[in-house]
Amino acid sequence: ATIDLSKDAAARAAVALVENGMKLGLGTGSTAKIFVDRLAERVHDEGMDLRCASTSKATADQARKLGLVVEELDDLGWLDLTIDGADEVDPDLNLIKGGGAAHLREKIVATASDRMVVVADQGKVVECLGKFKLPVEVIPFGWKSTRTHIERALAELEMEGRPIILRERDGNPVLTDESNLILDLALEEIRDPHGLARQLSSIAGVVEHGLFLNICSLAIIGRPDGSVVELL
Ligand code: DER
Repeated sequence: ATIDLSKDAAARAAVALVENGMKLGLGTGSTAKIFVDRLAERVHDEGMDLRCASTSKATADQARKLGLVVEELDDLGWLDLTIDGADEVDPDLNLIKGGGAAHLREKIVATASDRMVVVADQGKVVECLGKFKLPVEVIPFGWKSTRTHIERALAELEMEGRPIILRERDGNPVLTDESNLILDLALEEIRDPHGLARQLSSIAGVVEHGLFLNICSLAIIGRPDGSVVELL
């Protein structure tokens, strides 16, 4: 499909950013998966020496099966570069992430890196964040009261009444790698992402939200013809 051609173009361009000896953060999602596939090809072709930290169990499994060295983030310390996908990218390179329920570890790994680069297809580029539902990771204990606090926070930001949906799969709540729940906020437009991030982060049961602000320094946007556009 053309979208996979776009993701592959972005992934291959990101592989070119990786230098031998780097400590690398590996993202989660379908685009990050293609990146890990392409990275493993290069590592084997060139005999590169890389140490990787993963943003999810799924990516760790994929990378190890491909022969990449995956270690605990704490054993690697600070990383040189993290490559990850995004659900939305705005003109300031602010992101919505969490479509794959991995945004907590993704944000920890991304912010433990000197540089975070996004790989994405053109469909992820938006003028204003919010069309994609904003994922918020909450602990299961008292999650309904946490939801009430989120409703109140949205009302304060004049976004009252926007739907807050418990993410489920096959009728069961989706659990993150930390066995937490995901609430998806159907906000449509987020005019003040920094204000919303501050509000959400101040709520007791909220673990982390999917707004990545001032974290990404380059977005590689792939196109079906194999070319890329770099947003920075
Ligand atoms: O869940 C995530 O944060 C993923 O990186 C997501 O944002 C992008 O997933 P995709 O590459 O499958 O669209």
